Amino acid sequence: MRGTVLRAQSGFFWVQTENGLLECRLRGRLKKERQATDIAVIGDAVEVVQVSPEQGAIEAVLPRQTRLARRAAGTKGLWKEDVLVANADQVLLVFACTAPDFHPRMLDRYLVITAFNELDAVIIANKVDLVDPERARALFALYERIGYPVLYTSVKTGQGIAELRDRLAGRISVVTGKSGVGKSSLLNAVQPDLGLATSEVSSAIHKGRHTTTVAELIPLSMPGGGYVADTPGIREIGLWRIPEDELDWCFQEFQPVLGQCEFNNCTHDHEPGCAVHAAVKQGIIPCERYESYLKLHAELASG
Ligand SMILES: Nc1nc2c(ncn2[C@@H]2O[C@H](COP(=O)(O)OP(=O)(O)O)[C@@H](O)[C@H]2O)c(=O)[nH]1
Ligand SMILES: [Mg+2]
Ligand SMILES: [Zn+2]
Repeated sequence: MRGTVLRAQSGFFWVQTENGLLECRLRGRLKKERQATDIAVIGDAVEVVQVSPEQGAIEAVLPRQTRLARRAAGTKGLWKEDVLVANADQVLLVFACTAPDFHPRMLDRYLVITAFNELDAVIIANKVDLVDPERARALFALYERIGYPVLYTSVKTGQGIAELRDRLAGRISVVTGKSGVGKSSLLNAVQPDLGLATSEVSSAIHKGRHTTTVAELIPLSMPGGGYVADTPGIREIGLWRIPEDELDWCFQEFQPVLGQCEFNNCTHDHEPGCAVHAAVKQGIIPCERYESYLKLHAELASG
């Protein structure tokens, strides 16, 4: 039987199958191959054999279509890849137009991570009800210009919620963004029976608890289905390590001019004959994004 891993914890995997949710362990043969935590992660498509009404065994993990991974230094100077979600179709980057303030540098960071993982990014500009429509547009116009989809939403007025629902239908989506921007409220608006706790209710009770929360995929009951990943690990996104010479490619509007610099190891910082710098001067690449690139590059280069 085919299934999808919704949750993984301490060697147990909760797998959604046509016969319902099964609590599974890995077959011995699979376990020997690598560490259990690497073999199956949320989002993985697996082959399971049912052993009782509520239990099964994972026989095989199918090849991953995509992966959202964190790279960490491993042994002997090698990179170790820590996959957080398999088979995600897109990452929703949720920001508020205000309360909390919008920080474009943070958005640039997220966009680098999604590009590096070769995942589609969708920007959600939430709480549009709190600002002038023109102000909201002005905050995110740059990102629309460089080709990212931006969805303007409000949980208060319902603006953009139907569109968000369409975006989620039939896909595996990772939802991320800092606390308070409205992620839980948006998902509750899309599907009221989720009943996710929102800040007023949760912050006092669950303070500091998010670090121990188990990552999981939440099934959506809308036509077409779909899943959203609630992954606490995404919070540490800023710490992800990306090779410094691959950073330029992660700024998607730089891509058309890459390879045209005078030096093929150009860092696009101070070198003469830099095509990226020239594109910035001509207004083809926005200066804000170029500044973000320089900051992140310096950060990666220093350590
Ligand atoms: N005015 C307004 N407030 C919102 C909106 N979305 C969420 N909020 C409020 O913002 C706060 C944080 O929302 P929550 O969903 O818990 O954010 P999360 O931490 O990202 O999951 C709550 O007080 C929500 O009621 C919105 O579109 N407009
Ligand atoms: Mg929340
Ligand atoms: Zn250059």
